[in-house]
Amino acid sequence: MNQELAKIFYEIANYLEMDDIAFKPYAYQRAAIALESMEEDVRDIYKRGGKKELEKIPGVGKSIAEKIEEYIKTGEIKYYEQWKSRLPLNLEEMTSVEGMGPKRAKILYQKLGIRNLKDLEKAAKSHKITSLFGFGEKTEKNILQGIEFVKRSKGRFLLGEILPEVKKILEKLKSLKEVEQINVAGSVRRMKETIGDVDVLITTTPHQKNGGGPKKVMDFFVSLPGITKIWGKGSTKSSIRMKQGFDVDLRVVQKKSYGAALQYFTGSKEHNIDLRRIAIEKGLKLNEYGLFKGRKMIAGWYEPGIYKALGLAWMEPELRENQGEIEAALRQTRGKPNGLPKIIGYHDIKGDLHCHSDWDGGVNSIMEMAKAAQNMGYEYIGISDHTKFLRIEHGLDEKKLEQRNKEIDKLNSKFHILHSKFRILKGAETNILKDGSIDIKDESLKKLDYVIAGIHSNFKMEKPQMTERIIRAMKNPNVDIISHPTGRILKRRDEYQIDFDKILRVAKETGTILEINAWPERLDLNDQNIRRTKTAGVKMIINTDSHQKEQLRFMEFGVAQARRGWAEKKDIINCWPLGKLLTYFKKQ
Ligand code: DGT
Ligand code: CA
Ligand code: CA
Repeated sequence: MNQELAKIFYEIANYLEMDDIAFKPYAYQRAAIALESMEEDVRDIYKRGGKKELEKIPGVGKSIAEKIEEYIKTGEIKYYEQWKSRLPLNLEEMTSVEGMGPKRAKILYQKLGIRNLKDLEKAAKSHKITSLFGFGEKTEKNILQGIEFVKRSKGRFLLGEILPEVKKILEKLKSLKEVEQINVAGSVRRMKETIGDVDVLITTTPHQKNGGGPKKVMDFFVSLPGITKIWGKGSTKSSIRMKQGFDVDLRVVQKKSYGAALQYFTGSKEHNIDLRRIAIEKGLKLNEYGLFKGRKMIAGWYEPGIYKALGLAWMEPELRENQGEIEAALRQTRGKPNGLPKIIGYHDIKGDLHCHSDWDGGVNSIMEMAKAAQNMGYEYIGISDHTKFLRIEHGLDEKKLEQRNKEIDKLNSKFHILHSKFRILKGAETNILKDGSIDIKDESLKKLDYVIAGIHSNFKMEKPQMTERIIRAMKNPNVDIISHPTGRILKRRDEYQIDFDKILRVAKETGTILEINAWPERLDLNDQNIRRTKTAGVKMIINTDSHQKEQLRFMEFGVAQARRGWAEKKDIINCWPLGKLLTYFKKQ
């Protein structure tokens, strides 16, 4: 129920923004963010202690708690329904177009009756928008480009939305005694940033007269909670649609074929095609049932056995995109160790340096963030509050930053007294202004342990200017890290125009670190850029950009992207212990 409510609160925030109401939209957004990443279901919280307990959720005050209660009791929120009937437009769809905020959507609805993407496209194509006050020809062009982008990414889901649900489904299936082996395959196993559908493989206890294992498992599968459609149900394959909109295919395979099926359904398709070619060259046949020499199966039950029989080293699913991994795995056979990278592991991270606290309007205090980082097993956390240019995000000015630094010193002395080696680092996420300067004085930056700089405005600049803008920031001796370097937002916004090779050259010269932002909608750098960065010998850092403590868990998505980009531990500076990290920042 948390996700449903978060969605409603985001929408209410949009409606409020449409009417130019101050502050209130922000309150709803905060509540939505909190709900979205909360583990416990609001219904359980409500059961435990009613409205009072709900108010303990960060960002949830009396009025929002009442709305949550109303939703739990009646399945709807009147306040929200009223908004919907006053402005009956598909806000989610409209605002998914870049540059299309709630206010613009409202004007377009009132003046042209535009309710959804289709209406919007039609109006833009027939140049009805240009003639409206405040919308130029350029806006119209941008709207059309934005629509194209949304269309291209339609039907795919963020890994960040899917993975938590998949984990729940797997847990449920695992609880059945008939299930013996179970694995997610497909793009989820490869940890791709967006997912088309979910593929699950299992083996069960034997088939019996009444159907036995497979039947039990399939019956259970098609009656999972949250299913909105059953596409098909059979003894070896069933498909369902979940209420979040994504599909899950479940396949029951035979034990002797489990490894082959896992290999096949993990893909990618391109990887499989190349693998099959290698099999053919060896006079073998590879399919989802096994690897065959004539009619004899020579490998099948165990996935690494398939690779081994083909003369290849087994490789992590994140590498299987036909980007040279097969050639690298083949080198092993020529008497050398294989050429596959030793990619970073999910537990190699020692700290997170892009975290916001309540100093800049984030949800949690610095100490709460620090404790959550300790629970993640980290040695350090860096607090990088926004700086003053971002007024909507309550960015700190020089004076406030100084006060915040003092607070961090005080907290660190507590760790010291406890003989804990854990440390909170003083950072900031500063803004790279249009001309490449930083929005806060150098003297202030010097007092920090490290400085992140990122672009948060003027995204549409010509390539040479945008590249120079970032280069100038990298050349500022106080800047250590560039956050979300290409600016893409999945399903919403393309990268900004930059000469990435040029940026890499300057990063190498200046020792600037490029961030792999783990936020599920960003994952920026992406896998291909990570690989280029590694090849250029430029260091990276994986950060979550957390605005509340629950989001520290996003680290998994960032590490996944790094693995897909062949990054190794040595490429990623937050795999380093604290001492080494601080020395690196000082030297820069
Ligand atoms: P998705 O669902 O679009 O995010 O991506 P995948 O990779 O999960 O693709 P999906 O669900 O269509 O198929 C699962 C796997 O099955 C895929 O990764 C590789 C294998 N596969 C599917 N179609 C083909 C094919 O035509 N040839 C080969 N060799 N393998 C295929
Ligand atoms: Ca799939
Ligand atoms: Ca599939």
